[in-house]
Amino acid sequence: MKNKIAFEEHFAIELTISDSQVYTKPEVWTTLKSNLLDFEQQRLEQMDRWGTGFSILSLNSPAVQGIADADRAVDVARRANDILAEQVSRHPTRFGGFAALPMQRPEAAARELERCVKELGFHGFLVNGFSQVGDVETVVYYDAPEFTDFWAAAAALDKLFYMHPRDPLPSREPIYDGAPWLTGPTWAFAVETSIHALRLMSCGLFDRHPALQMILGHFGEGLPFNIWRVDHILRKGRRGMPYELELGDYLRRNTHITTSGNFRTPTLLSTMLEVSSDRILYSVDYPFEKHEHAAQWFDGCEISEHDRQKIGRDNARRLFGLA
Ligand code: GRE
Ligand code: ZN
Repeated sequence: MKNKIAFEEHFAIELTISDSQVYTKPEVWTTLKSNLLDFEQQRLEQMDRWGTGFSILSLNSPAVQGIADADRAVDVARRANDILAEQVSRHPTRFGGFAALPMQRPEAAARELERCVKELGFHGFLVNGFSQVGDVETVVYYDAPEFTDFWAAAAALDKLFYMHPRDPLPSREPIYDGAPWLTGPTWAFAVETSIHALRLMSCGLFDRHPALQMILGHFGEGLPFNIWRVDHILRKGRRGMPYELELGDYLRRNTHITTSGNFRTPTLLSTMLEVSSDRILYSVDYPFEKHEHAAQWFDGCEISEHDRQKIGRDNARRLFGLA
């Protein structure tokens, strides 16, 4: 399929590139590093070759979210967004941008988001899970009350946000002790990110802002497969939970799900049955994943051409108002 639109496509700047090194073997790091820092060479070549017309780019992980010093987080986010804006302005028909935000300081994050949307023309923002604030062992999740005004500002701008994975802190997750291969994209990313998404759904955020839309990658980090059970259990007794609908309603009303890094037809079909093809978006997760693998799977998988067009491009065009 030509002219696909992709959403979870990463770059890095010199100040954040080292965060990605732990996720690769030394022999592939040189290539991954150059792909993350590159915009105009390998990235555009790969998009052309495998039929991605437009990529919305975002910073690597955890990057800004992992900078405990709030002043520095504000500064790095701004620099990364300016570098991205420069590339978007060089290739406005190929690249869009998701803002990186210093969630360590919610008012500053709201201001930066407004600048990114109104002045830089970005399409929304991407956060890499929780933020470390003040010291590396202190974390905040965004259902906390101090984010109420931030979410109101984000909802008023009418842009989407991507809840992207990061690893939990080792000090808080002893279950990975002795099994480090289960951290990162193997499993820990999905657990961490799906719980954060459930926290947002169950804090009343989407009751206050019914039009706000969250994007989850990797086929929803497991949520479509388990959401029935979540609500089945919660239905047996709700004890003072501060939200109005069922959590599955927020998945079907306030969430879009991408194919990033999870190129599997049974998973796609199950997700279509749970949230419908209107809420699924093609993505690669470049350069952590290859365009080749995403496109060869997606272009040939056994769904209707109508659904392929929706997932590959038309949902995204409608959602982001793209030409
Ligand atoms: C990602 O950003 O999606 C990612 C990483 C590190 C390893 C794999 C991966 O940040 O998909
Ligand atoms: Zn990613």
